[in-house]
Amino acid sequence: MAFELPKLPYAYDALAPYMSAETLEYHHDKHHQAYVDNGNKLAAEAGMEGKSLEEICMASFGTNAGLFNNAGQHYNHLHFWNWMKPGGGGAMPGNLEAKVTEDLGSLDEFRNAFIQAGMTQFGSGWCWLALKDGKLEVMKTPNGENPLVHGATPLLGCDVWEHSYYIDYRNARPKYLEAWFDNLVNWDYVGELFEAAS
Ligand code: MN3
Repeated sequence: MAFELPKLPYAYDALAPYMSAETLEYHHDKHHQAYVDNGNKLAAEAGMEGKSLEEICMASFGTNAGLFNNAGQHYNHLHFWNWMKPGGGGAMPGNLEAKVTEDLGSLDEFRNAFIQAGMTQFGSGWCWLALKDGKLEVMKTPNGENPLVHGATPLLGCDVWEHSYYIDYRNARPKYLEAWFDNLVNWDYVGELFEAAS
């Protein structure tokens, strides 16, 4: 199944002032498009164009870095656009909140751990809330890697590649992570992924 660039689920200027239209235009139209185009080319070269995106991620991890980087980033960004919404942040669904409290201590501890993971990911990558063996974990991964290839289900991920924040925050990655978590996260979508994975 060929990769396709989805439309953003909101207007380019809908996430301002926390993420500008200029950032979304470059990030979605240029960066994500490049992952789609390169991923399709490399999947065809590897004879994997008939496989699902998840299958391609798993099959190429550790064996075909070019294909994996592009397929992983396509997977990550498909979710990333939905992990944000205008007027996001705030309360998460009650069943997820209960699980966060049970597994990670408290909502504050989770928020701090998530932001810390994003701050300490050296270079490009992602920070995550993922479900592994029935337990929530905060994780970080380099480049296009994601929790899937570590046997976990991603529930929430924040892109800490510079292309995601440099126009709006310059080098202030912590400010971006705090603003993103507090004002952009679409907890309804995170809750849907949690229900599906539980
Ligand atoms: Mn990105």
